[in-house]
Amino acid sequence: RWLRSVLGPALDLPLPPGPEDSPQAVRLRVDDTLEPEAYRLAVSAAWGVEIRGGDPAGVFWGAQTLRQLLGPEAFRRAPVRPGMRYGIPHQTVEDAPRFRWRGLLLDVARHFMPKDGVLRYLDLMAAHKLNVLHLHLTDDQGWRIEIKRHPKLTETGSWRSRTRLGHRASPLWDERPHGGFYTQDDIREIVAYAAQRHISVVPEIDVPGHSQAAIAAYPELGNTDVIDTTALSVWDTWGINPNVLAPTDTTLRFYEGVFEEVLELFPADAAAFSAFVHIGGDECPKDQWRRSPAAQARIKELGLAGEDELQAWFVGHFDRWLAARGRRLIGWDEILEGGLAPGAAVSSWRGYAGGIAAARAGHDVVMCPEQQVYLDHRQAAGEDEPVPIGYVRTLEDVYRFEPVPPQLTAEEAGHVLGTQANVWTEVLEDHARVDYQTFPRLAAFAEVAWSALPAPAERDFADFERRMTAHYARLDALGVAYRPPGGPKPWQRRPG
Ligand code: NAG
Repeated sequence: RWLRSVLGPALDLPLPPGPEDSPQAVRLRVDDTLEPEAYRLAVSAAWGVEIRGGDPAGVFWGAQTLRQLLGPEAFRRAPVRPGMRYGIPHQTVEDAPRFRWRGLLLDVARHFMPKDGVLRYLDLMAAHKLNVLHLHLTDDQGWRIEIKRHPKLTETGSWRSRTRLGHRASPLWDERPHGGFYTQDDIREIVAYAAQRHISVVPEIDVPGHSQAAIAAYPELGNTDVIDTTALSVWDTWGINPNVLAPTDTTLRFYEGVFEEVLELFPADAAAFSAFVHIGGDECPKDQWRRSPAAQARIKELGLAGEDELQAWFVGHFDRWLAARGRRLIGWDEILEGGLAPGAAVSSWRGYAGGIAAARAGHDVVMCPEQQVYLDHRQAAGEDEPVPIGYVRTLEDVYRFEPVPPQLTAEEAGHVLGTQANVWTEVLEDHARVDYQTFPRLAAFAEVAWSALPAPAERDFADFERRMTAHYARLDALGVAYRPPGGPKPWQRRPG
């Protein structure tokens, strides 16, 4: 029953109930002589299928491999033909992940992804043995998680009246309102669905920058001595926003309240990395703090050297607050500026430098450099590419991405928890666009995150491409609107 539910309500495995030793049986075992997440899958005439995992997650990843051996049909949502037969060549697979953190960031703030879309992505992640979903829940353009004690965060903060279409300088607008949010029940469902698939959901509440939606809902959170924050609305365009949180007690208490609800919704024991809470920390322009008498008074009172240290103090406050509750803070690499809080882990996005500095200082790191694994960036140079922003990063580039920079010693490299691909959605307004940008590159990323591949230049991309032929059939069965190898289909091009 477990295997059936794991393989998807989808898959109706034609295995007779049979006695325990029937050759048709699928046997699942936790075998603690194996490493966590590792598995050994054996198919033989005498034993049928046996999956041993170092822990339940290992058994689960083994079951994903079994699905691959069964063929693309095993990835369909609806059961195929009843009584359909599968043949699996006799073999033994021994497998283990290179990295413990194999992540995907979904930006559900810029364009909301309804709950079912998130569940679908959790299934897609499971099929690719990815185990951390970093949910970017708040930003200037929308607040997507219900917080009971601050209802206006979603009442006001989850809707914007219009949206800039395309990149930040585009002259085109979609003049319709856009919005949506997850209720607390939705969040519980997402976390439970993920945990069944051995995926940790790491929530991100972005502070003190990227916060205009929150300020639009609660103007007292902004720098009221510098601008009229009551005039702000949820942001309708893209870029780095100057309207940041005020470093006041009001703001700290407000966000402690937010985090209290977040901790309850994302329990630390749900899956491997669920103790982590992401507090953002990226792109916080300091201009308002420079001009704000309240912020300057705070700097003086704390004896800080300036605005960077003020941000470090702000992050440090939540580092201690989370640690006191048995949780761990992770933030974007800007949290290194002005001093890293003692327990903080870093998402290295502006290249490798932040991750290298953090690992050398003994902090844990997730490598997600924008030059390599920002999947919102274009995947070919062609004119007909529907999302023409950012660096060109082809499928081959992603396949040759190396998460651990050679500068690190073995000990420092031990701080690299793993790696993550980030899907920002300024220009990805629906599922089809998100799929197009994410796939097939996420398949290459998943192989980099899981397998011990040779050095980038020595990786056999031709072999990967050959194996992709089989994988495209699985993506078809999963209903993924990936970018075809030859370029976008006519309907995938951007109209106009
Ligand atoms: C960065 C921003 C992000 C944006 C993305 C676009 C981070 C940590 N911050 O400018 O909000 O959506 O790049 O590629 O990535």
